[in-house]
Amino acid sequence: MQRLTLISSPLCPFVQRAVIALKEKTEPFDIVYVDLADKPDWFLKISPLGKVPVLKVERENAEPAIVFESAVILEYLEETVPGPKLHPEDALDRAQHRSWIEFCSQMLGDFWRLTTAKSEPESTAALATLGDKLQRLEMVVAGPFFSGASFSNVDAAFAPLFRQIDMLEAVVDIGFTRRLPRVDAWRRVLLARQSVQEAVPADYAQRYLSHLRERGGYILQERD
Ligand SMILES: N[C@@H](CCC(=O)N[C@@H](CS)C(=O)NCC(=O)O)C(=O)O
Repeated sequence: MQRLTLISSPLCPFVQRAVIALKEKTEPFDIVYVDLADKPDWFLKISPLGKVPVLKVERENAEPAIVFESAVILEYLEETVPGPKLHPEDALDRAQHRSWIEFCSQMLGDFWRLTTAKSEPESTAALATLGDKLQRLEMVVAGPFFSGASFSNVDAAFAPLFRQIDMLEAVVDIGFTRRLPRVDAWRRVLLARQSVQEAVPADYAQRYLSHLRERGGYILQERD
């Protein structure tokens, strides 16, 4: 038996990966939010990189243990939590899934650069980088989920990115996936998934949009 506590921030897409995996497996867990703008000492003590997510694992007769980095947390949950398998059986398939999870992490960075870019050229460059990666995804997505009929950790990793894209598209008509039928369909399937919808606080949309505006990126200034 283990007791799991996820140290979180309400808007963080990396935390959502773990929440989605836990919900897919219907595993109970606690969640504790920290203010990343004013990180408490207890958090800095347990988070070596000063980032969320951090998973605290409490087991009988053992000191609480800490696991950090979202992709590593997903691996740990897969190995220790019962419920549906979110990683393929085959080693090569598993390795490829890990590769695409890393690809998604890079895209989250690209998306951050897009929404914080302060000038038109920077913004255009970030948009092109994201567009290229989305096109590459179009070539590998099987549908309805990333690798076919069953939901996997790759889906858990990408769903928070698609949520952010949705939020931005609610105010800016970019049509990120307009000409990418496979990614477009995949994105919709993920955002309709219960585990994905329940992975954020009820006021997420409102908070995320105001956070986006606070970033002061060119892409939103143009539309104010
Ligand atoms: N590579 C990390 C990235 C996590 C990350 O960037 N978390 C952000 C919030 S979304 C954070 O904690 N930022 C605080 C900071 O960098 O000071 C992972 O996959 O877990």
